[in-house]
Amino acid sequence: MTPTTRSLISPRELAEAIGVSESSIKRWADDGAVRAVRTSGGHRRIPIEDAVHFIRSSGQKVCRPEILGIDDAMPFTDALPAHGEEGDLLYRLLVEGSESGTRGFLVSLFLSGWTPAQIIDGPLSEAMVRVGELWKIDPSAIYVEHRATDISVQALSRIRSLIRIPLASARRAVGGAPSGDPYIIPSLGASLVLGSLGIRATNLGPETPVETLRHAIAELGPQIVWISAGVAAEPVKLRDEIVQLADEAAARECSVIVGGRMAQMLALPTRPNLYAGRSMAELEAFARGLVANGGHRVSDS
Ligand code: B12
Repeated sequence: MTPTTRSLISPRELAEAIGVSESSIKRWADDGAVRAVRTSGGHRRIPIEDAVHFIRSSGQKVCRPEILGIDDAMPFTDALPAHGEEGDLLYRLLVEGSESGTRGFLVSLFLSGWTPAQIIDGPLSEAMVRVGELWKIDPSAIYVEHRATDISVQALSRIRSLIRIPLASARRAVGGAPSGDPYIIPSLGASLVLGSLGIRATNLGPETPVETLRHAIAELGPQIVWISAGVAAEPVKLRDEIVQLADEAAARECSVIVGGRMAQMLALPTRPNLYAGRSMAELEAFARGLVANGGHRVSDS
């Protein structure tokens, strides 16, 4: 089995990946700092997601990412850009069309402790804003926008594959972008942010009518619904639909958070379970608050 296809590693492999002794890893596993399972022969094995969780939470540096099956991150082991220059590097990787470079770079940021919200609000947004200016200079460069979106989706999905799978009993969230909104990254990003908090997040993606969210609420019973509104052809209609959705969701102890470039334009009215956020950091804070308060959002007052 090659390192890229397996999901369990031995204490020795984790030790080599982060440059510590095997006995340290075994001790941390026995202390519970690293979650490990036992084989039928009694040997400790560490799921990759748990190895990644340990690396991020303990601030360990990965010196051999290929052992974790994250070969794309190898060029960035000792070569992360200076703080503040991440967006610039990402922009160059996206414009070049570098899939492995983008994946490796964003996964390296994640391994080094960046949260998905920090990655999306920071370098990814910064780079995409610049990508969005290219068509004004050269309309034929519109393909670069499409390609940059696909490459970003691949990188965010890779990060998601390194996050612990939430328990079946975990809180649930569901969301998407409304009808007429083609934007893939924001809603995918929201699901990644929520997934990184241990929430079972179901991303319905772009072009999701509010009516479809209503069905999903009934079927899945989420505590959180997110709506990423990047485009709103009929803002008043969308606002009314969202308010109605929030009112129905309230009866199910479910809160609705709306974000995206158009969110502020919707001028949402005040409801106890309806919230407008500007960033993934705000989504993260909102979800943390909700989880900490047993599913009910603490009022802003
Ligand atoms: C990629 C892209 C496209 C792709 C989309 C591919 C796809 N399927 O996803 C394509 C090529 C299809 C496209 C089409 C168009 N696009 Co376009 N596009 C972009 C681009 C470059 C990136 C968008 C993106 O994914 N951003 C990444 C995400 C993470 O960022 P975000 O949406 O800003 O989200 C942040 C916050 O809003 C918030 N957030 C988002 N969702 C949520 C949800 C919750 C719950 C919370 C709390 C927060 C939150 O957090 C995020 C991170 O901070 C932007 C540039 C830009 N400045 O945004 C232009 C941009 C949005 N597009 C623009 C335009 C004009 C168009 C087109 C009209 C023409 C064109 N340029 O091709 C069409 C119209 C499409 C339509 N049907 O309406 C303009 C919009 C200008 C305006 N004033 O509205 C922009 C700003 C580019 C520009 N500078 O001109 N586009």
